Amino acid sequence: MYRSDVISEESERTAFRKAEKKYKIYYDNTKKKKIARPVDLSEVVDFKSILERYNCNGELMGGVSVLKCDFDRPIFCLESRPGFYFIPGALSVEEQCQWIRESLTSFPQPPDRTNHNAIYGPIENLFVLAKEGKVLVLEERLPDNVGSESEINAIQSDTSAPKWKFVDELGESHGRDVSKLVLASVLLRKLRWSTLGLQFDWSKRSYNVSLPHKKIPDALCQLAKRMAAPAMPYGEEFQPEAAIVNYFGLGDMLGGHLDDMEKDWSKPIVSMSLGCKAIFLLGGKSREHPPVAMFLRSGDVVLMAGEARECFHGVPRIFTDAENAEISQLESRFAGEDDLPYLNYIRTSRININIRQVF
Ligand SMILES: O=C(O)CCC(=O)C(=O)O
Repeated sequence: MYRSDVISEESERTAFRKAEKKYKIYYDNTKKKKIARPVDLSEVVDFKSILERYNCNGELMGGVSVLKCDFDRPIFCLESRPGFYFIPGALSVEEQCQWIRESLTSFPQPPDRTNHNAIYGPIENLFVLAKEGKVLVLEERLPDNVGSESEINAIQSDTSAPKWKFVDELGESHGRDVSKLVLASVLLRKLRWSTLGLQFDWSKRSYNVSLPHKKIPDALCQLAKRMAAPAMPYGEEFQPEAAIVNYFGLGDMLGGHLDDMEKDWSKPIVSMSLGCKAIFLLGGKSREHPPVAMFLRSGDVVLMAGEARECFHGVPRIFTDAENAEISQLESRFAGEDDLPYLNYIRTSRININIRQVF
């Protein structure tokens, strides 16, 4: 599910890994700057142009069909991957802006956890602190009798109390050991995930129902229910119980993995893309199966249910350059002064919110 997937020598040679290497960003260093090496995108399925052609003359490319249902826009299926559904442009620009704001402000709030918990403890209002140029300072000294790495790790992963505090600006932290200072803006850039609803324990790869958490916000539940409906078993309603928010910056990728920790795979995972365009790889039941590559743009929604739940998938690439990111609609909507911090973030980032029924 997350980047911790160990890539063994054997898996380095699989069809999935080869595709990841094909699309991953590599740089050529010129004297002046790093330039992203061009990549052949001719085999990447583009559901935006598939939709445009379909709306224009009802034509579809081979291997793609439209789900017969009463959803308010076309839902595309891949004949080679039953249970996989792609809804291009499912979210309006307003909805995209709303979920970008929430993903940066209310979602990474304690008691819900983020990747920063293990080192820094819970951090309140990271986005605001970053905006205000705050600096995080290590307050608490580790007890003198703590020596071994495992003891230090145990103390640092005790998320019950913050061991760091934010001071106003670099001036206030003058004279301190710089190894114990971190800019909030750096932590925001390094935010990789936050979990909503039932909390996922990455080290055990399971849901830890005893961890404190907030309920998934009602508006997100309603949206997920509406999006999930076309992929639900007849007569059942999707029950959103957990969500993972993935944050991607330049060069970040999400290695091939399976989402297999939920009990009932007949229920879809609802996966929403926000911000910069990405390449999504949808493989088969083994890593040897050559994956289908497709673009994911801001506002696209993907559903994975049934057999598709058994398919390896990942995100080898996001496009953060102005030409390829395709976020012009967000740029015009985040036009006010108050929205500038969101715009600055999303110009070079992608956010994915995936919502799950666990039981
Ligand atoms: O970022 C995406 O679109 C996919 C996310 C995903 O596969 C996951 O979190 O399990």
